Amino acid sequence: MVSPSDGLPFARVPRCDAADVGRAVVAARRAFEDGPWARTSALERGRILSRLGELIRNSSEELAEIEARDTGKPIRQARADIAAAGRYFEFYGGAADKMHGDTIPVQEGFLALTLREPHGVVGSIVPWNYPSQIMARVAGAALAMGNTLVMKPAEEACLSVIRIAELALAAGLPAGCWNVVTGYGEEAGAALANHPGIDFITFTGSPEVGALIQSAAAKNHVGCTLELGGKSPQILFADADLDAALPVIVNAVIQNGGQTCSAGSRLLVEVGILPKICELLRIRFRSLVAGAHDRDLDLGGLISARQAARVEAFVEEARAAGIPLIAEGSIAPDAPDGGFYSPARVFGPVGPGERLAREEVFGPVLSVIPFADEGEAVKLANATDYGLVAGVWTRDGQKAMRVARKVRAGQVFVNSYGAGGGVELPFGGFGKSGHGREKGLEALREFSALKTVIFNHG
Ligand code: TXE
Repeated sequence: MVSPSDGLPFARVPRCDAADVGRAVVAARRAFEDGPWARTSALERGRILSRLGELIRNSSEELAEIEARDTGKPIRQARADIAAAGRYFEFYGGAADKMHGDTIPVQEGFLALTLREPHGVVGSIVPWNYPSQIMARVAGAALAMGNTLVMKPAEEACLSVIRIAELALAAGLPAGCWNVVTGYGEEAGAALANHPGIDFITFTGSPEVGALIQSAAAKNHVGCTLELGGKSPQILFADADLDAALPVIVNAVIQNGGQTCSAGSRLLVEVGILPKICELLRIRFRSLVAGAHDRDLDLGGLISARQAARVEAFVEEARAAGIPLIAEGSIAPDAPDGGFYSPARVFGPVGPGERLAREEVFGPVLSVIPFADEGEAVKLANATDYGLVAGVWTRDGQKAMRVARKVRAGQVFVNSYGAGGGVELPFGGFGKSGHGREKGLEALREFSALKTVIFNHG
């Protein structure tokens, strides 16, 4: 593993291949069919998950340090991620015994009811941007419903996943229920996605790989959920509380260096306040500093040299196209050589047809796009192939609700922006952002199958 803060290797993990994945699937199958997990009461499953949440909380500083070093994110962001990971296990621990079916009125003499049953072996492919959070939201929900798991974390950042899966054993999760296979996407990831022994697959990552995962799921006739990123708009009306809005809007695009699926990377601004907003953004972006994870600055290093190069290519293309650069942040003078740093930047006005306005940069780059009225704001907000999250900023409640209803996004925040929202909130997208919902109670529905039982008692 290479630290994004200095580009130096600091840990080694196994490069698992298809045979290792096969062994993990067999272990998960055995744990599902023969082990106690699927037959453990929901109450007891919940207790074990809640205990894991507590163990994560008790080890939070150690885990945050692992996460910060592995991903390059500033340590306070890693602490927040670990706190959220613990909270996922608590949430799903508490919810495990509250998912129940229905009784359905049918003809006299019959009783019909529904049962929520586990899929069986769930495959999970996790990206590098929020390893601990994404791992926890999948494992918490899938295990709560009685599934067993084979999880492939990203080759760029997987250490917190390994450590937390170890803690799961200490919390009382039976061996074989949660298997972690480290390695490369084309090797271990593809072997997992295509394995005929899995019953469901969940993936968070790029749209390109998401399409491969969906094809593999179709070939094996199993369900899948895909969370594939976004180009999320923040719609700022002239009547908004700008003092409250600006810090949130800036944070939503620089958090985790912009490597966030729900980053608010497009700022749609009502044209009357455009000069004022550009000036405020200029001041704020100039003050943003990137540096090593343990310096705890505004931004850390990006995950890899490849990702930093990808972001710089977007920036160069925007400059070459003549899109005005409103402001640029800086890299701390003491940032180690060899780290993968990319300063925060804000461009604008950006034409709605530009790549910068349509494609996911996955870096700390904000595009400012002016709009004339509510109708145009909605049109511009929906002018991407993605549809993950949106923010609406206005003091007019009716306008906020109208816009929230018309924007094509899986989550819409009004006068706030939670970049993915809380643990309790269903999360997922439309279009190129993927399908299916994770987080909240909705995830328990995704990670279970509904069985209908019809009983003739007449
Ligand atoms: O993603 P990949 P990358 C977006 C973001 C980013 C771009 C590329 O725009 O710039 O994707 O990032 C595994 N079969 N997001 O290349 O390749 C891989 O090992 C099975 C959005 O890192 O999709 C890792 O575990 N698995 C995003 C995971 O897929 C494969 C998070 C993600 O890697 C595979 C990350 C294959 N053939 C990137 N190839 C979000 N939605 O939050 C790779 N993988």
